[in-house]
Amino acid sequence: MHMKMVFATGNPNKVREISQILDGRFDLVGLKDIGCTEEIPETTGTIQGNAIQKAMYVYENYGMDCFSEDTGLEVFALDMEPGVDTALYAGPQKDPEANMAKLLRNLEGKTDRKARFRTVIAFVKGGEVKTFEGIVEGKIALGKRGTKGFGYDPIFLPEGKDISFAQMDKDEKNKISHRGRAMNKFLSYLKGG
Ligand code: ITT
Repeated sequence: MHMKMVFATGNPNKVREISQILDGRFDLVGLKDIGCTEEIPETTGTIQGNAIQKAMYVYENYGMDCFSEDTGLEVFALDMEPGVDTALYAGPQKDPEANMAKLLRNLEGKTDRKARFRTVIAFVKGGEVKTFEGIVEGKIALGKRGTKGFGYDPIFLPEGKDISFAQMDKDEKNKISHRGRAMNKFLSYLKGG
């Protein structure tokens, strides 16, 4: 199975992690490779809705089958925020340092630091959509730990581990992460049919 797949994302960190999980099983084609340089709208208000919106946008405007993913961090003591607004939590610059600082500030004094990452992958083929969800439970650390990974990784401690995602090697994170789990469901679907 050596298929070409458009991955509809503007985030190079997602491309890096997903390429590693795919381990050469597909040729990933990026948005720039198909001439899509505009920002794809993410306006549905849900993680699943935005994942579908991104993949359908590419299908409708470029006529290509593709997949996309949308990820959110859900913090229980903050009514599951930032959720769909995870990237823009501290403003339109999508700055991970400002995002983490805001989250740590909003959790100051709270004992419940339970959180989870949720990824939804949307796959569009011939205009039909399938979605695959991956969740990792965990909690928000009291401060940043580690320098690997990206986004909120330095402050996310996955369940059953004493270290943050930013203290793990890529393989170790991919094995248990929201993205790794969603991707495994997607891959078994592709293998089955
Ligand atoms: P797209 O082009 O794919 O939409 P994006 O960066 O805008 O890329 P999202 O809308 O899915 O992505 O926003 C995801 C947010 O969650 C963003 O702030 C990321 O830094 C963060 N994030 C996603 N996956 C993460 C991970 O594995 N570890 C830590 N933070 C993550």
